[in-house]
Amino acid sequence: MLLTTFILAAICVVLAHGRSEPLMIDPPFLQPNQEDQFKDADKNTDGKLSFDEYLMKEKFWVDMQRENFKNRDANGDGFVTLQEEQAYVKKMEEEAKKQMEAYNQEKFSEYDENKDGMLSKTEMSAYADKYLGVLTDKAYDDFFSLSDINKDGKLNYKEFKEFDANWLGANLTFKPVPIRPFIAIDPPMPTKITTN
Ligand SMILES: [Ca+2]
Ligand SMILES: [Ca+2]
Ligand SMILES: [Ca+2]
Repeated sequence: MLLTTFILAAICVVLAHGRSEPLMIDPPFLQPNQEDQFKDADKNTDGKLSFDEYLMKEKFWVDMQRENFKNRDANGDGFVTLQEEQAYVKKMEEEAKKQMEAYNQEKFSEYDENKDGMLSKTEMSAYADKYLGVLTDKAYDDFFSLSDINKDGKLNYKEFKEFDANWLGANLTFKPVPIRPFIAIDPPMPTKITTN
């Protein structure tokens, strides 16, 4: 059902943005065959669904939750204790922090053009322009100065991280959002879609 919703939403976006005439799409594409779905879920084939069987209609979601459960059940005994849950959440938070740190380091060295271990205002402008979508105007200059804690006119890695963590709350001027051009689907979407 989630996949169906996604496909439906994608089609609605195409309809809303790209076409003025409605597309003719066979209902089977939008809705899975209810009878097949029902039969697949009816594991004991008694012609009716228990609640557990009913959940199987949302197989994609159930599989996802099963995977989530498996990841949390560290000792594999088929139960998730509070300790396992807490340990899992902690692990995920640490993983996210590690990824963020790696991302920051990558961006810092990418924009440190002269490789002096610092970001000058010009080097940082390129980052702000490309990644943050802010105008490098007076507001940017002020925020740069504010982030330059040791006032040496450049951002070291720690100062850069502070800049990056706080730019959204700063009073910066954003670049105007460009109007997205319509992207034509090539080849054109068929007016009638059939599924096997
Ligand atoms: Ca367990
Ligand atoms: Ca530099
Ligand atoms: Ca500095």
